[in-house]
Formats: sequence, C-alpha cells, structure tokens
Amino acid sequence: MGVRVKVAIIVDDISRTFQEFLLLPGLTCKEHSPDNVSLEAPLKKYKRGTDPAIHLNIPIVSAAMQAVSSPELAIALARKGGCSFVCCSQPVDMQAGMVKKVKEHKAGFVQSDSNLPPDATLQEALDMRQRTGHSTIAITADGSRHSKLLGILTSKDFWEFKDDLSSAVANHYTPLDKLVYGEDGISLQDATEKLWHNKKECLPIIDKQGNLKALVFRKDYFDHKSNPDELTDDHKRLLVGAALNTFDYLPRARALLDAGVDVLCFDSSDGYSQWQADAVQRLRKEYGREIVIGGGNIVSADAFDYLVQTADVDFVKVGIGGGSICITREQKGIGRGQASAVMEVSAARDRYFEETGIYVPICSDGGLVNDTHVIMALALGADFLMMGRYFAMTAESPTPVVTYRGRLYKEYWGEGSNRARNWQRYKQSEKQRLVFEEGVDAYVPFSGPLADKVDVTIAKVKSTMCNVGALTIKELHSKARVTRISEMTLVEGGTSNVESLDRIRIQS
Ligand code: MZP
Repeated sequence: MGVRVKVAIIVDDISRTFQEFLLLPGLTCKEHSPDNVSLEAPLKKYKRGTDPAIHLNIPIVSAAMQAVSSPELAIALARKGGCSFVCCSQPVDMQAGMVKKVKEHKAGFVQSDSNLPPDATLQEALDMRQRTGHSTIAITADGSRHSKLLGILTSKDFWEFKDDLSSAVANHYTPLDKLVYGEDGISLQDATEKLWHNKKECLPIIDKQGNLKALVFRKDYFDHKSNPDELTDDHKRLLVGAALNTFDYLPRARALLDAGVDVLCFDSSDGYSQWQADAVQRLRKEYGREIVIGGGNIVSADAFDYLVQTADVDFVKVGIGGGSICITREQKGIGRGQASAVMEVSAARDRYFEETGIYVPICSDGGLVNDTHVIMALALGADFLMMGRYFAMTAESPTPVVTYRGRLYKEYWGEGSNRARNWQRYKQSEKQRLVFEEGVDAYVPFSGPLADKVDVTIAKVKSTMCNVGALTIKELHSKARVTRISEMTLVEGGTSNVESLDRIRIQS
C-alpha cells in the first residue's frame, strides 16, 4: 500500500497575460469624451470618503532601474503627470543626489549651460550654439554659469555672414544695463509677468552681487502651459520616488527623505517576506504614517494581505517574472502571468476595502509590451503601472543612443543582471556573490522624447475609456468587460488580406 503524501496545491487557474484579453465596448454617452477623462491615481492608501494624500495625474511610473530612471527622465515624466523611482542599486549618496536634482529642478528656472567670457570670439559663440542648440549665451566675467553676469548674446546681436567672426563677443553682446532682469528669489509668476510686459524672450536672474543664478525663457512658459498635468508637491517642486532594499534601508531612507523624496518603495523581486514587513515597520517607527512606502513585488492575494496588514505598506506592486529583461521564471520557475496576478490582487484590494474602508492602490509592474497592455492592466484592476522598457527607449533615459545596422537603439539591462550587480535585490547568499542572473543585458529601439510617447499612450487610454463608458480609472475597474481571445482572434485583429504600404515601400 502506498503512503499518501501531501503534494503541491495546484491553483485552479491558468496563468494569464494581458495579450489574452480584449475589452468589450460599453455604452459611450455624450459626456464620454477624452477631455472629460481623469487619469488621477492614488499613490497612498486612504480611507473611504477621503482623498488620498498624494496621487498621480497619469497612472504611469518609471521603474527603479539603472537604465531607466535618470533625473532627466524623472523631470520629463513628472512634467507629464507621472513619477519616476530612482534605483537603489547605487551608493546612497548617488541616489539621494539624483533625487535632489529632481527636487531642485525649478520648473521655468533654467541653469544656463551656454556661457562665455567677454574675450571669447564670435566663432566660439557660433560653435557653442551648434553644440548645444541654444542661441542665448550668457556672457559672464569668467565664462562660468554662476559668475558675474555682464550681458547676453543672442543670434540677433550679430550676423554670422557679415560680422568678423574673430572679433570678441564683448563688442556684440547686450550689456546688463540694457537688459530686463529679475532678482534671485523672484517667483516664476512674477518672472513670467516681467517677460510678458517687456516682450522679452529671456529673463536672466541675478543675485545681489550680480552673479547669474538662472534664466527664465518665454518658450518654457508656453511649454508649461501645454503640460497641465504636471505633478508637483505643495512647494511646486516636481514629485519623485526612490527605491529601497531591505538591507541598508534605514540610512538610505534618511538620505532620501533629506533630499526631499516624495515616495519610497521597496524594490524586491519577491516582496512576500518578513524582511520587508520588518523594514516597513521599522521605518514607520522612525518616520510615522505620513511618509509613503510601497511594498512588493507580489502576485497573490495572501501576499497582498500580508503586506497590507502585517507590513503596513501604502501601495503594493504586483508582478514577478514578467519584465521584458527578466528571466526569473526561466531561472527559478517562480512567478505568475501578469494578468492573473493583477486580477487576483485587485480582487483582494477590493475585498479589503469592503471590510475595512481602506483603499490600498496596486501597481502593475513589468511586462507591458504595448499600449493595449497598459489599457488592459488598468481595466483588470491596476491603479497605476510601472514600466522599464517603455522608458528605457526614450531620449531621457540615462544610456546613450547607439546605431546598429542603420537603426537607433538604447541599452537596457535588468536589475538582476550581472551588469547591474544589484546584490541586495537579488541577494542569493551571505557572501553576496551573484551565483546566477535573473536579468539580461539588452538593446531596445530608440523611441524619441518621452513626452511624445506618453502623449500617445495617454490619448489611447482615454479614447478606450470612452469606448468602455468610463471617465475615471475607478469607473473603468467597475465597468470593464473583457473577453478571453483565441489565437485566431489575435490574428483577425491584425491587418489581413491587404498589403501594408510600409511593406510595399520597403520592397520597392
Ligand atoms: P518592463 O517594463 O521592462 O517589462 O519591466 C520592468 C520591471 O521588471 C521592473 O520594474 C522590475 O520590477 C522588473 N525587473 C527589473 N530588473 C529585473 C531583472 O533583472 C526585473 N530580472 O525583473
């Protein structure tokens, strides 16, 4: 007679991905126009009947990865209404420095990066213009960005084909006494008023000693006006997040909070752990409930309950093994299809809300291959989304653009790859030696400026929400009806029985 042994529980569910679903249209009423859609998403748990203390204006955040969230990308994304998470796979001071850079970015106040001393030649000015693409050059006493401002040289001050290019810029620039300028401490609103009243393109800001502090440009005002979703704190500084690990989280959190970080989030490929619960509780003891701490990553309802009830996190990140550069599932046989994970965890979130009146937002992290996945992740219950590859492709990610066979690419590597050497996140032994990799080192096609890409994604999300008949993400959650699709439905959804013009053009 055989001995009955307990075997693994087989979860009665197939692990599903976003690709396997399609949304069905709901009734679109006259008020369902993209202009009326709000994509606000909570970033911190909140009680029924209250507003979240902090929210995103668009439901998109960038991944805490070396190849993704640079300060430049964080600035560009916050200006669109989202938020970046600066990676913790770097020394504490470097990470805090990146956060500081974002917080110090004063929308509208630009640090002058084109400066020359008065004895520089017009040729040097021309070379600088070509190099930087900026036609406004500050002429300062020693040619550095913060020394005494003598005047401004713009393309209106000399004629490239008529003037002697070997002559000094001192003979051409508009001196300070003929310029309209602002004093250090002036508000952006007052600076803009000054530009407008005086019909100027650029307003230099100087301190009491006459040293150049910043420049304010008319074009930036227009740019600002065209970014109505800009995500700022109470002091009008851009919002930024940063990642923590469960090892040096105390000194790291201290440095990040000192630098002005708005949101903290544990970055772990498996967040269903006592390490994470201990770390969150320790941080709560130190800094209280006010600070925002996200937990994860998890893929099941029990893990959600644990992180929310035992660890006391403010939001939960969902996703294991679905990231584009991730080989965790191949290497360790652990993870879950991203759609299944999001559906189960969002059901747990809703149940928790019913029982306690506390809403804990969830973030779907990784594996979003295109804009339809963005829409599907939201429809299946995510409050907001974290993406790596999507942002690594943009001009603002920290890696250089490279060409390969005539096409433009950017480098993108996983935090669990040898290259990232993020020992804490993927720590496999006490010796902290990376025994095997969980991420790959790769190239992704270059997709241009972040703003253009995000605009298209947001336009598609809003348009689809109108098709469903939803004006908010919450409404999308409750109204979305999805159907599972067959392989043939997928084929039918592409072009069929036509020759695409692109193909014809390539062949001819
Ligand atoms: P994706 O948007 O490129 O598909 O996925 C980004 C997400 O993959 C990150 O936010 C993170 O959760 C996860 N990630 C980062 N590094 C690795 C790895 O090396 C990884 N395995 O899985």
